[in-house]
Amino acid sequence: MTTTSTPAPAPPLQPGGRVRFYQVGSFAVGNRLLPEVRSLQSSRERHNTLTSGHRACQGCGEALGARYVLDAASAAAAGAGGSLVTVNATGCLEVFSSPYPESAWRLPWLHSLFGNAPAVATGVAAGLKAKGREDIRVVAQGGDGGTVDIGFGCLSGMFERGDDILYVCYDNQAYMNTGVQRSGATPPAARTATTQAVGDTPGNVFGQGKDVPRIAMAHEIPYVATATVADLHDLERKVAYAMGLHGPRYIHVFVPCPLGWGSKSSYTVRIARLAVESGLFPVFEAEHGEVTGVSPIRRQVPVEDYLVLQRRYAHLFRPTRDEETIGRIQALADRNIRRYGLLDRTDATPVLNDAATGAASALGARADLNNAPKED
Ligand SMILES: Cc1ncc(C[n+]2csc(CCOP(=O)(O)OP(=O)(O)O)c2C)c(N)n1
Ligand code: SF4
Ligand SMILES: [Mg+2]
Repeated sequence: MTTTSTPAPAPPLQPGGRVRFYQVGSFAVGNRLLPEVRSLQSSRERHNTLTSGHRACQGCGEALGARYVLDAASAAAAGAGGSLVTVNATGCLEVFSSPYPESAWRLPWLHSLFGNAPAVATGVAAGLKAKGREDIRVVAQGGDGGTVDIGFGCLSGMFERGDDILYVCYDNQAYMNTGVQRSGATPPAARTATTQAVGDTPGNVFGQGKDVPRIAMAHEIPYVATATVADLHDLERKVAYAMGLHGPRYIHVFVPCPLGWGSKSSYTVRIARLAVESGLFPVFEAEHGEVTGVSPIRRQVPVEDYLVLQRRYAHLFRPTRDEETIGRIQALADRNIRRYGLLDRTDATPVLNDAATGAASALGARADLNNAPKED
């Protein structure tokens, strides 16, 4: 039998009363109207440092991250009465934004070599200092290849000298610009053009690679942070905070790459969120070598919810499930959770899945198993 019910009438607004928002403190849609939780991007005053018309792939996490980083950095510099100059290492971000004679950049922007962005930024900062232009701030940026591999010596030197530069690494976990080759930031088991899914241990090997945020912390520089494009408010806040400091500062941003990861372009933010909620990408801040804050996991998900959405991990699920490798990746996530205390909150929801029973996960991402991109 069908029953109908008349909806209760909405309570009248109290004269002079405040409009009520639910879940204040979250980013629920209605709350985005509140000035204090609006992102810079929703402001008409945003700087549009990376404007439309560039040639990034649809859903490119790097384009999204760079836009937020440089708009926030520009706003912070302008707010202090100054301006910003950017040095950009060779890589996708440089290539898709500046095909000669076009440019999508609306701020002073220098293209360096693949491996020397931190050194070029050092020169720019030194030149500005010599001219007494300390109102002009310097941001250097590059991909994970340019940062953790070929530019790594320059970066460490920049940290050690105490240069007044904010360096931002956009980590898409491989050399995307040249056709998805492995980098020192490529995670274990991931398939790339140079770590094919063949043999007894398909994909990238375990036990190699570099954790550059932790290496940056070991330099005891004023500020180190990680962030993702799943929480753009957090990214903006960290950039603004870093711009309020002087000396070498480092932000490592997790930016999914639909082309290189074999993921749906509409899943970029979702995949970044799953990387955080599984523990695979810990989000934290550190000052002078000490962790000062972490973004706790609200609802822990099993790593396979993250892996299954990306073709670079398809060999872990087809033709048979590779329990051992999935378990080793889960162990890496669990280690991060322990190391940074990511579940040390009473309201956090523990992982619900059990690989053996296939029970539903906390975020329900398991429903996407059937929607996972198919292997080429
Ligand atoms: C010395 C040198 N070696 C190789 C290259 C070719 N190259 C240009 S960009 C790039 C990879 C960039 O990877 P990454 O820094 O991770 O940036 P992404 O394209 O992934 O954003 C390579 C190998 C180069 N320009 N210079
Ligand atoms: S290959 Fe990846 S990083 Fe490069 S533009 Fe496309 S999505 Fe962005
Ligand atoms: Mg890269």
